[in-house]
This record gives sequence, structure tokens and C-alpha cells, in this order.
Amino acid sequence: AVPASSSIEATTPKAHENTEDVLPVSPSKLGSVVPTTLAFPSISTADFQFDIDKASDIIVETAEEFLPKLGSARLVLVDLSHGSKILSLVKAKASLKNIDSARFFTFVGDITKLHSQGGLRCNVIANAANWRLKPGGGGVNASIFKAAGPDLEAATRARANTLVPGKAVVVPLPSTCPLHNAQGITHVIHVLGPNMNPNRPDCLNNDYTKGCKILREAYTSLFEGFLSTVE
Ligand code: AR6
Repeated sequence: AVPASSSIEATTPKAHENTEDVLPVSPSKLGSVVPTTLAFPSISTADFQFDIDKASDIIVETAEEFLPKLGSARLVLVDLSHGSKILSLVKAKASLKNIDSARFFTFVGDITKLHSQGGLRCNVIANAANWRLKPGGGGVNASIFKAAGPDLEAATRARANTLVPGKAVVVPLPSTCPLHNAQGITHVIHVLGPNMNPNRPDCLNNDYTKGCKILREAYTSLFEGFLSTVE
């Protein structure tokens, strides 16, 4: 089962103590020993209105496929609230498949404050981006660009101007970036998922044959991108 301490209140000091149980060693004493970790939001399931049950299957299956390639690195699905349906579904399905809960788990917190507020060390975070790779638009994209400041926009532009659905782009963060120096995040990986929202570009009109294929490609690109930062 996923350790209880992997899903905590991000803001309480007590929760910070609990988090240390998840890690093999205390990060405050031996920071460098904490395994390389990717924290990622559930791509496409909020603003892009993708079905969460289908998304949870894809997250668990692609994570299971990638874990053996990732050495001791960890994958952590993050969402803002304890009521998150996607976190509950993923946690339950990962547990049924007996996936190692020290290497793949869920975590409640703001992805831009995982270290400072949640006590979770992550080197890399994923962003549920828009095709223009622009700040704003709400959701996790707005939060990540806001927390990173102008450095992220400049570093993103140096790599790509646009993204097609199913693809990811790895962006290294300069050490001046607040996400880097305050949260320990060295890379942001922008991912564009499939869109089922008629008010957003490239709406798939409930075509889940295409949608599931694209979401699977999106997680595969994300995990491959993460792997490239680990190697
Ligand atoms: N920390 C952790 N998780 C979060 C945070 C946060 N700060 N904020 C949101 N989530 P969404 P999408 C969770 O809508 O569906 C934007 O406008 C949220 O609860 O951000 O892929 C972009 O510009 C949900 O589980 O992404 C795109 O146009 C997950 O992050 C569009 O939304 C993804 O929700 C992308 O839509």
C-alpha cells in the first residue's frame, strides 16, 4: 500500500515531520542521498476535461512501465487537495498492481512549494502546459510560471516556441530562478495533453480513442524527458 505519509497536509508543521518517514534518509541530514524525483500533475484532467478514470489507468500503466528504467528515481503524482479524485484512483490502482510505493506515490500539495511547504524534495517538476508554452491560462501552468518568474519563460523560449499534443519539452532552470534556489527544482518539463474542452484549441470532441493514445504519448514523453535528466 502507499504509505499514509505520502499524502499529507502541505501546510502543517506536523506533516513536515511525517514526510521524512517516506524518504530513505532524512533530507535535512543527508540531502544528496534523497533519490532523484519527478513530481507531476495529472495532465489534461482539469481544464482540458479528460475523463479521470481513463487518465488514472494511463498514469499507472506508464509509471509501471518506466519504473524499471529509472534506477532508484521516484515518480510522484501531485494534486492540490485531499479530495482529489485522480489521486485516489491512481493510489488504489497502483496498490492493486503492487507497484513499489516508495518509488511511485501520490502527494497532496502545491507543486511549486513541495519542498518549502510539503517537505518533499523533487528535482524535476512537470507542467500541464498550453500549446504556446505561455504563462497564465489558470491551473498548474499559471502557478508554475508565476513561481518561476521570467527565467522560466526565457529558458522555455530557448528550447521551443510551441508544443503539439502528446509531446514534452525539458527546460533546465538557471540557478537564479526561485523554483531552483528555493525549492531545489533543476528542470521543468512542459507537457501538452489531449484536450476535451470545446473552449480550448484542438478539442477532440470526446474521441477517447485518439485522446487515450495522445495521453499515453504525453506521459511517455514526460517520463523519457525525466529519464534524460537522470542519465
Ligand atoms: N499544484 C499541484 N497541482 C495543481 C496545481 C498546483 N499548483 N494547480 C492545479 N493542479 P490543469 P490541464 C492540478 O487544469 O487539464 C491551463 O490553462 C489540477 O487539480 O492545470 O492539462 C493551461 O494553460 C489537476 O489535477 O491542466 C492549458 O491551457 C492538474 O493539476 C490547460 O490549463 C492539471 O490541471 C491545461 O489543462
